[in-house]
Formats: sequence, structure tokens, C-alpha cells
Amino acid sequence: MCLSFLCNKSQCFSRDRVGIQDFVLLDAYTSETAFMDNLRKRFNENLIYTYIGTLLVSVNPYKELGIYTKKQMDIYMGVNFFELPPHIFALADNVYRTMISETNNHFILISGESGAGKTEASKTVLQFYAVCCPSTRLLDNVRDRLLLSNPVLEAFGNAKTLKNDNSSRFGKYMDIQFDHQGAAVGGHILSYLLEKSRVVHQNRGERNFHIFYQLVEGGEDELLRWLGLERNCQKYRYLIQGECAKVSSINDKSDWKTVQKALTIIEFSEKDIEHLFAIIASVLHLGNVHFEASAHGYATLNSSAEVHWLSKVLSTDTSIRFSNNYALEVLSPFTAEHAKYARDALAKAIYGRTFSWLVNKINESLANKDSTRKTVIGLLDIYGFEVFDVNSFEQFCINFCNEKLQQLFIQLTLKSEQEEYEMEGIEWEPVPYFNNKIICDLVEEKHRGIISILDEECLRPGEATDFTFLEKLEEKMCGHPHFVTHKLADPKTRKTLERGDFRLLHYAGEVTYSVVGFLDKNNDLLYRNIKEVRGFTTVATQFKSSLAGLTEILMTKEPWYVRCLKPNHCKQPDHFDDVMVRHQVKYLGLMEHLRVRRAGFAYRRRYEVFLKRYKALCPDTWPHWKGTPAEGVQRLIKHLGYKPDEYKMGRTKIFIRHPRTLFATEDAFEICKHELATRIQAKYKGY
Ligand code: AD9
Ligand code: MG
Repeated sequence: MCLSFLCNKSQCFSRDRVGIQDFVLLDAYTSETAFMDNLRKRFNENLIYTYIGTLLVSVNPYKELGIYTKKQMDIYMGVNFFELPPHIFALADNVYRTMISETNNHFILISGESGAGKTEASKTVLQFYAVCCPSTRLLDNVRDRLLLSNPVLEAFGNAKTLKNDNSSRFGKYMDIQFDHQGAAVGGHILSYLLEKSRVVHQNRGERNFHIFYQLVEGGEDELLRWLGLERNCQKYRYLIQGECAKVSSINDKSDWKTVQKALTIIEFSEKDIEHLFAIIASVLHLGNVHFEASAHGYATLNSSAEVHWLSKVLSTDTSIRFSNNYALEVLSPFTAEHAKYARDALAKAIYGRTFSWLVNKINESLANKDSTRKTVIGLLDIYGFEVFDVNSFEQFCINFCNEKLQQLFIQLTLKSEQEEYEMEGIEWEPVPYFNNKIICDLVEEKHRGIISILDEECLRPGEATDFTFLEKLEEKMCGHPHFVTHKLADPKTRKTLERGDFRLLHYAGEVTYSVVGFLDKNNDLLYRNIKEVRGFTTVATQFKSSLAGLTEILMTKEPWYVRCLKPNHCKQPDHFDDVMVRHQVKYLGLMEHLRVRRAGFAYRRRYEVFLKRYKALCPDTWPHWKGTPAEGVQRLIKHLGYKPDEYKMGRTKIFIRHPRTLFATEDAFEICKHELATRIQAKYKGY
């Protein structure tokens, strides 16, 4: 098994221009500068993908490269991973073929900061499976539904932010189920914490969820008339707070059409669709309900038209009655502030529940009723790490989620990998790395973490405020290396902090959070009256346990990674901001990953498993091997001609340094299988 083809001639000649396709082959592999040079060189040649072993690094090109065509899919389908230039299709294909050959479950963890290209990557993978997996007319339906769940969920769960014009505001984990022939036969989606606050408030330069603008811009005249809506986003308070209802990169009208078509194919009935948009319209009407303070300090409601439409589209009776269409002034125990709060809380609750309903409906349509065993490939696409000028509870949750995914990555790659070498008695020089567990604990530790302290404060209604929460944090977290506030900071840092802020030193950088709104958003109650609903689970705690559930799901599957990098802050093509990319390379732990990969082994299997699969390749081990599995494997690889530096024998497993060695073995196995089948056929022909 000769490794000379690793560096074939054409690759050597073009190295200077296009860089190296796999960082593992980089001569100066420990140098960050060499790593950056390679990445930049490739980016400048529109080569956005590079491997670190089987991990795929992707840099967002912010332009169409024409590399996701059917022709490209055909090129990558069924071809060994390292035989073609790096591509997300190569990764998707490799995961798929491993799943088929080993009949086990896999997941692809796509990570990177907001705008780095995670959602695009996850859509590309899904498209690859939809096009390349075997199908039947019946299964075409499943395939279309899997694909079309994307535009629907994006319409309702994505929005323009300052970081990304199509930013995911919910986390998504999607299982694609395959039958034993490798056909996609179903799917299931888990969604995580939707950023509901966006429904009622958007920061300048940001928008509400796409669906609202799509409805107003693209909805048919008759539909809008029926819903009591005008074709003008400026008329709706919930749509204009960010002052950017129109965005040049987004075509709401044509997106509306896509969503309509998708809903029909996912088998939403006409009634379902009618109800869905009635609810969306109700949120817009609700946003225009206006309260003023009366002379007695109570809220007065003067929005007869809105209330009329609200009751109409929601098919409810108005709790406040109007006679002869004249608005009555109704005295309520609420102040105007409380009334506005209750209105917004209702809008958020309506939208949040509609989103959950939508995910459930999509799942019903993706469900595979056949009970035969399936294997799955999971796709994880979650909101990326984000830092704004003002960061609130939402960013706290999103960044905590990214912290947890980084922890999972560390555990699965850097930590367990190195522990395994030690356990298996393989000689190993440990690679140091930053373990972000300390930050995860700071946020989620039972009784002591930020979430616990926040929950405690949420249980003291009337007494606790955002600021007592901050004081408690200061008391409990004082001296923690990843936590600082105005009070705890040294004089220099203090200048950069407001009194109502706390700052976390995340794995990906510092984020300053304003505590304002933390208690309220964590409670997420329809009304302020928290005393009546004691014993409920808060938002942060729910999120924490759903992330723990997700980690459990993922731990049972074989991991694959796509690490997405954002080349610049301005969403521009052909602009590679060195400082920014270097920062991401650092915090994503890519250098450490490279060091472990370079020094380590790409593939390992228990002796029994390895022998069972490949024993036919050696006359000594075929058809039965009488000795121990380890001896059998030794005999087998001797016969195959493995060189001593290509593998190591551990206590229970064989470790193979480079995937190429395994691929060559796998190729030999395919030929052998084929020959065997031909021989058997020939034998039976004689009868
Ligand atoms: V967030 O955490 O949800 O805010 P993502 O998901 O990481 O973020 P997204 O995939 O939405 O980012 O990419 C942002 C934009 O970059 C897309 O809307 C595209 O305009 C652009 N993009 C990303 N990947 C590619 C690509 N492979 N080719 C071309 C791309 N454009
Ligand atoms: Mg996204």
C-alpha cells in the first residue's frame, strides 16, 4: 500500500496557486500562519473547501460559485473521499456510504458563527441526498417533502439580522431516515428555542420573521382582503421597528410563492393554510392595537378596527364589545404599560405556538409508518454565535447553545480521541487544548450556574428584579475567570461596562449582556401574574434540558463535522479579513484538531469488526479464523501489505493512520465481493 499518490504531480505543480486540499498534508502543520496562508490562497481561487482529515472547513464565498449542480453531484457520488477536490458533496457521500456499509447512524455537526454558511451547508447536504439516493415514484414524495420543509421553516423561523439577511432564529436538528437499500424514506425535525421576542421587537437594521413580509408583499389580493390586511408593511407596527422592511437581497414576493407551493406539497390542507395565515394576520393586527393611559391611569383601548379584524381572523368573540361600531372606552385594571406588555406577550405566545404546530405538521408529513429498521443521518444546523452592540437573554441562550456544541466537539474529537490512545496503549504525545467546560458549567451548573440563579430570582415575584439577579451573580461568581461586571472589574475594564451589564468570556470571544429583561424573558408568561403559575419550567431551564437531550441523541451516532468560517463582517464576496478568520480558526480549535489528526489515526475499529468485514481478503482468515481476532487482523494486514507506519495495534482495536489505507482496503473488498459473486453465478449456471 504505497502512499506516493498522496502527492500526485498535478497537485504538486498547482500547490503554489491553489494551496493544499488537506491541512494534514501541510508541511508546516503546526504554524497558524501556514494554515491561514493556505486558507486564503484557496479562498482567492474560489476554493472554499479544505479538509482536516475527514473534517470539512468551509469559508462562505458570499457569491454563487456554480459548484452545487447535478453534474457536480454526479462527479462526487460514490467516489472515495480523497480522490476529488474537497467538497461538501464528498462529505455527504462519504457519510452516506459509511452508513450503508456499516448499518449505523451518523450525524453532521455544522458549526460556525452567525452568517458563516451553516444553513446553506445543511441545505446542500439535504439536496445531495434527495438527488443521489435511490428512489421510486412513491419515495419522490418523501424526497420533495424533506426538501420543501426548508423554505417553510425558514420563512417562519429565519429573519434578517445585522449579521445575516437570512439568520436562523431557531435551532434545527433533522434526522433523514434511510431504508436498507439506501433510499430516503422519512424524516424528523426537532426544533430548539425560537427567538419569539422578534415578533414584537426588532433592533434597527433587523426584521421580523420573513413570513410576515412575504404575506403582506406576496399574498393574493383576495387573501389580504379576507384577512383585513393592506399591502403595505409600513402600516404594521411589528414590521417596521428595525426600519428596514425592504431588503435588497430578499424577494418576499417570490419567496411567498415558494412557501405556498411547499405547503401544498407537504400536504397542508386548504383549511390548515387558511388558519395559518389567519393567525399570522392576527399577530399583525394585534401589533396595531393601541393603548393610552386614561386620566385615572388605566389603559384605554381605541382600536376598534384592529379588534374587529382580530376577532374575525381568529374566529373568536371579542371580549370587549363594541356597539354600532363605535368604540367604547373600557376600563381595565391594567395600566397602559401593562396592557401593552400583555398584548406583546399574547403575540409572542400565538407565534411561538404556531411555529411548534408547524413543526409538528411537517413531522407528520415526513413520518415513515413502516416499522422496519432504518438508519439515519442527522443534520444539525443551529443559530451561530453572535455578538451585537446590545446583547440580551436571546444572545445568552444562543451563545450558550454554541458553547455546548463546542463542548461536544471537544469531547468527541480532542478529549476522547486522546483518551482512547491512552486507553489502548498507543504511544501518544498529548496535544493541549482549551476546554470550554468551565464556561458551560458557569452557565448551567446545578444550584450554582447563571441559569440556576436566574431561576431562583424568577421564583421571587414582586421582590426580585433584573438588578437583584445581577447582584446575586456578582456575589456568587466573584473571581470566576470568565465572568465580570462593572463592580467586579479592574479599573480599565470597568470603563467598558455599564452598571446593568455582565460580561462572559465565551470560547469564541467576550460578550457583554444587558440584564434588562432577563427575568421576564425567562418567565415567558402571558401576563405578569407569576404568583398563579408556580412550579413551571423557565425558558432557560427548558432550553438547557433540551440541549442535554440533543447531546444524548448525538452521542449515540457517528460524528462528522463541517466548520464554517465567515470571511468578513460586511457580507461581501472576494474579501478575506485575515484578523477575523484567524480569530475563528483559533476559537474553533482547528489548529488543535489538525495536530491531533496529523499525529493520530483517522480510522479505528475493534478487531472483531475489522476481521469480520475484510477476512475474505486473505486466504489465512477466510472463511474461518481460529485464533484471536487481533492475530487474525495481524495476519490479514500482513497479507494486504500495510506498512508499519500506516497502522498501530491497540489493546482492542486496530488504528489506521490515513483514510486512504482504508479506502484501498475497501476497494479490494469490493473487487473481492464482485469476483466471489461472479464465481458463484458461474457455478450455478452449470446446473
Ligand atoms: V446564522 O447562525 O443562521 O445567522 P448561517 O446559517 O451560518 O448563519 P447562512 O447559511 O444563512 O449562515 O449563510 C449566510 C449567507 O451567506 C447566505 O444567505 C448566502 O447568501 C451566503 N452563503 C453561505 N454559504 C454559501 C455558499 N456555500 N455559497 C454561496 C453562501 N453563498
Ligand atoms: Mg442559519
